[in-house]
Amino acid sequence: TGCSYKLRNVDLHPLWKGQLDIPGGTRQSPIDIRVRDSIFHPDLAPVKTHYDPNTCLHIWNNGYAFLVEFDDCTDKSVVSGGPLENPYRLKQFHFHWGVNNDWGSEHTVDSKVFPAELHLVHWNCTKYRTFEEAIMEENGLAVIGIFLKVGRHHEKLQKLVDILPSVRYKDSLTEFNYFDPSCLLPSCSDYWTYAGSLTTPPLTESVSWIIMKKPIEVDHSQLAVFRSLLYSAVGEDEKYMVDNFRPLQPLMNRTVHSSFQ
Ligand code: SG4
Ligand code: ZN
Repeated sequence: TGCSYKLRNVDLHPLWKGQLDIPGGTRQSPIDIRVRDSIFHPDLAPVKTHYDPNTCLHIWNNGYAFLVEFDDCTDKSVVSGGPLENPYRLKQFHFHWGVNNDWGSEHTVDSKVFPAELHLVHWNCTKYRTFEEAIMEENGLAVIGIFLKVGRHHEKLQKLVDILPSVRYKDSLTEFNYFDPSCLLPSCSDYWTYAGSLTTPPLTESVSWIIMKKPIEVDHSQLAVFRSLLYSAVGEDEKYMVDNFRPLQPLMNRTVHSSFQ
């Protein structure tokens, strides 16, 4: 119908015009985590992040989110433990958020949606030579997902919020140094883990997801600055960067494991 044509082709963010699905995909992300169906895995080690704030390079608006990117030429910023067989290097982090506080996260917990979700993206530097190679391969990536809820002001996040106006437009890039993203982790180390995919094209099924149980708190004004960014480049019609999340995908034949009882 004209309506579905419009939904699929006109109102779609350009990022999604190439590929909406992986034909035959069996481990797509995000998912709804059903707490009672997740299985406690007593052998799951704690997840250990070790980040060197000197590896933080810059922040840029790629037209879908803002990314804080890290120097991944060495093992200075890595995650290990949990479901991971070896250390994975930090490449970048970014967020997904909604136009308001009623939605915005990609994952949900017993259908509960959060206003935003942080993703710390790492790649397997033991098995692969580059991030680009790891994206396409089994056990290539490990993404830590952290829910944001509205509450108290987050002082450490504010350093990032303060720089956001400088990357308002698509393709803008600003130096952003000396930031240790472990300050954005919740104090509770409990997590769920499952095998999934990237949540944007190429949607490759290369991601070990680690979803922290406890959200972090940020205040409304901090999220308001996220929502003031634009999908559009300088000179284009202004389109606000909001609702940059993928809809839930079927669990299919997968088990979500928990690190806690
Ligand atoms: C966001 O669109 C980032 O901007 C992308 O970063 C990222 O792609 C994509 O999300 C998917 O990542 O953790 N949500 S996710 O599955 O990290 C990659 C870039 O395009 C490959 C650089
Ligand atoms: Zn993401």
